[in-house]
Amino acid sequence: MSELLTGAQIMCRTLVDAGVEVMFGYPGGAIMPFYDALHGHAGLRHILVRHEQAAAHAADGYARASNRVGVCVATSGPGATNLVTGLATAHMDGSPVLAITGQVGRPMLGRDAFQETDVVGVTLPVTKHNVLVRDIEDLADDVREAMAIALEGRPGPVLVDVPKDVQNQKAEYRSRTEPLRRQREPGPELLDDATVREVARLIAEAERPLLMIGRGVIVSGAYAEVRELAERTGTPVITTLLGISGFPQAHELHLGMPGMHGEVHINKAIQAADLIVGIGMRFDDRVTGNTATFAPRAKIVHIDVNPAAIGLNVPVAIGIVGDARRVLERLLSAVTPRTCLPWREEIRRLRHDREELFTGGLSPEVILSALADVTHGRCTIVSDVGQHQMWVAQRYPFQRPNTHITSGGLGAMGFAVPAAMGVRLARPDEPVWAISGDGGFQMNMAEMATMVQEGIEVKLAVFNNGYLGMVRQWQQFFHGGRYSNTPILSPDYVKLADAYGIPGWRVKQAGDVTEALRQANATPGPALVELVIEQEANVFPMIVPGGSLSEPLEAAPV
Ligand SMILES: Cc1ncc(C[n+]2csc(CCOP(=O)(O)OP(=O)(O)O)c2C)c(N)n1
Repeated sequence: MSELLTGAQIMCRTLVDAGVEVMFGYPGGAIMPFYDALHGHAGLRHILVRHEQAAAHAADGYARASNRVGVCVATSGPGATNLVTGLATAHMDGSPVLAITGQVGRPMLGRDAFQETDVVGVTLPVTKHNVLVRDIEDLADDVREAMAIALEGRPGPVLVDVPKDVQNQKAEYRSRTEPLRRQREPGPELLDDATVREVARLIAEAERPLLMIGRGVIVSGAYAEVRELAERTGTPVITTLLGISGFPQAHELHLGMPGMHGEVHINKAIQAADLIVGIGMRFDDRVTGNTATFAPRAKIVHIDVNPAAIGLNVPVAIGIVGDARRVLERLLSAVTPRTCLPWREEIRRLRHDREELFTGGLSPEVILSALADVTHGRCTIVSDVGQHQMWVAQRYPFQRPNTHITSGGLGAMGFAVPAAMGVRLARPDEPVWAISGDGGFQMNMAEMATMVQEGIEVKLAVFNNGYLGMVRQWQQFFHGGRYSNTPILSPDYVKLADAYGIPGWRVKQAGDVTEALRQANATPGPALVELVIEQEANVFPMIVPGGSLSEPLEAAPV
């Protein structure tokens, strides 16, 4: 039976029917009918953020943690443009986010109306799909189609822009006859048997093979398959920044992160490898350094669901377009068991203990191992962007799938705090820690109010070094030590947290870290720990931007 609903009510019904339970947003003139329909809505929870950027990051965090569509909402003009960084972040990292934006009424379109922005135009390059709804008859299907596109193949953000008069107009609500997809489905399989056999042969014949996995492994849930492939063929596994937690850190075949801040033996292994099987990753420049010198001896097999990624950055011997899990299932049926012991031994010999460059005080190692102890590894870590992000990636012992979430491709400072709110709503039963620097934390720290108002239990760790640390490091190394606009003043974070009603701890000494983290972890509700670290600590090793993986810096250049 059909009934007459307003466009705003149709939007709510469509979202509920699609399995949406929570959304993040901020109201304004052009989206008011939708907010009116949300008022007292039993099935849809709306989280009022303090800035629309946070709504997009929170929806992204929710999407990454749940593999479902994360939803954010904003008004026209400034509300919608504030979403752009979050959409670009989700676009780069392949996260299924639906943005719903209000637009000026249809008669006002193109007339420089108050708060009119061509949002479809602005977001075109940072969304997988976007649409301006001009006809109420299309509204429900436009929302459904956008959500389906967000989830299919390589996931990504989509945007539906709804003029205010369409939200107010009445029309019949038609539910769909076929059930709506709520989770990602892998899509069609185009892999032929000859290619499967050829890849299996390359793996069998290689003397120095490596698996290099990215976020595609996490998105497709291919943990078991990657592990089986690695174990059956004795192949060591490298995890890119976004592939971290796609393979257990403590596994004997696990190597770690490659590239700009990868450990020396990992990059040396890449340079010595004769076969690299890249799975669900895109050979980003932070992974490859100078592509002309990257893995000079290796044949590259590249498996990715996104056809455009294959051969984009490095030449590949074999490219396979497909979902990581599906492709690996096929490959597993064809590979020959082997152990690769000489190669594993060779890599072991390349490993050397790096001299600790922290001269005193609190080191990231101490902090991150204390956090692992306190949480028993049972937490999700959402890191921001900068030195602390690299320390987390290098040192936190991630054991469980998809427990490391960060802005990899865009590297958007300010991501961690709001994204962690989204993660927590998707994972209400486990601790969620947002780890930020003092710069990135100050970008979205107003979200502490959101956490308190909405009862979202996020634990906040702020690495305070008094600098925009990663930029300062580059200034020290490559700009003659001129610290142009990188010293950054912080408020008293413990007092600030207190002002929001959040308990806070400040830690300056290694001996106090565990207790502060333990208390913050155990105290119900949001909590903050400020970690005062050495001001000019650097992230090592480092490949200079555009440099070769064969030439790591292990100390500051003089
Ligand atoms: C939105 C945004 N602006 C600027 C940058 C450039 N950037 C990358 S790292 C960094 C410094 C981060 O400083 P902080 O948050 O204190 O973390 P730290 O590096 O000290 O750990 C900056 C400015 C960025 N990545 N994102």
